Amino acid sequence: MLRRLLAASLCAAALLAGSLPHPAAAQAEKTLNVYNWSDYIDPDAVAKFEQESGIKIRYDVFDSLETLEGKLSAGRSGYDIVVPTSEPTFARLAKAGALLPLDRGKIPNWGNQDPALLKQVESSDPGNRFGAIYLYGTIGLAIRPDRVRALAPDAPLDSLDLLMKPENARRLAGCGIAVMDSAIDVLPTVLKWAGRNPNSSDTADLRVAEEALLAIRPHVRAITASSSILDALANGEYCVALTYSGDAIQAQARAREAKRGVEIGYVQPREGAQLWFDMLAIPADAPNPEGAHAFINFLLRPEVMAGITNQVRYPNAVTAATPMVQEDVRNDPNIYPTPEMLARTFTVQALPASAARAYGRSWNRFKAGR
Ligand code: N2P
Repeated sequence: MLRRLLAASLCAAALLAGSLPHPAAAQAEKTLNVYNWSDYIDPDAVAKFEQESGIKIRYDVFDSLETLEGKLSAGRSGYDIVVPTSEPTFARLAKAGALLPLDRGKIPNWGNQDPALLKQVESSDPGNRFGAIYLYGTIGLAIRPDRVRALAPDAPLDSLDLLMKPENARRLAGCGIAVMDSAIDVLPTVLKWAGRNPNSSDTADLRVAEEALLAIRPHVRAITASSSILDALANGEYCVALTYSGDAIQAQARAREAKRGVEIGYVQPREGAQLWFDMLAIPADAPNPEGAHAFINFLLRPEVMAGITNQVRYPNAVTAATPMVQEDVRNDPNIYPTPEMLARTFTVQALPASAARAYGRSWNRFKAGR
């Protein structure tokens, strides 16, 4: 009798198990593995998505494209959402088949994105098949205007000369100069400043950029992660730092809150600033593509995007979010660039592999100082 009962219940359990998803799969559907830039989301957005969807977010951060590429190059990263910059990383991943084509049927908020900006990123992703626009910005200088004026009164406050002319760098060295540790995101800006093609694969051009960097190297205190530059800037540790626009403005906001007399400004170099777009994308082997689509759709809600921009000080591409963004953020031309400022930006494209390696070697020589 007991044996028969046991057999029956085992049978029922087996039947039940057959009708339910595999336990590992069910587990995967309950978590979403997100790999995003540091200091790049509103914590409330993460909490709200978790609460609404019942999906738990496991959130990891990176602070350079080199780190992101290193993590993704081998495949099987385990991530469901990654946020590569349109050029070069996102374009490269899309071309290599490393990303899942987005199913727009699962992203009803897709149409919230500004069509003009979507068109602009189509050069990296024809048909916008693999990515939604998360945030965008420029690369330039975070500065402490009062200190710079005191130490180098004749130096221009709107130009990369502030960093790249050795006589300026020498005078500002004691006050702290930092450059973010990314060949991919720094060398185009230096090439542009030197009057070269910012997207050059030409060894002679790269040589010019490298020589210019080596000339200021003795005056540079730190070539380090963009995330640690943000923290140090907010504490007043640097007078000039080459970094991402919104990071400078986040540091400005934090320094103001701390009320210790540290004033920080952002300079979009007049020589031309690199404009970039960070894309929400799903790795081809993502464990939870369903959840990833739901998360992208959630982020494209105007009120969610407005909250993110308010928090991280980068503009987004959701048109209806703009009126919900705080006035001081919305009206800051260093966050939402004016048409004139946009006209003075440039974009890059992925380099051939051999040129990308040469950039890496130049960068290592800059870091080593020889
Ligand atoms: C966030 C930096 C993200 C901008 N800290 C780089 N695309």
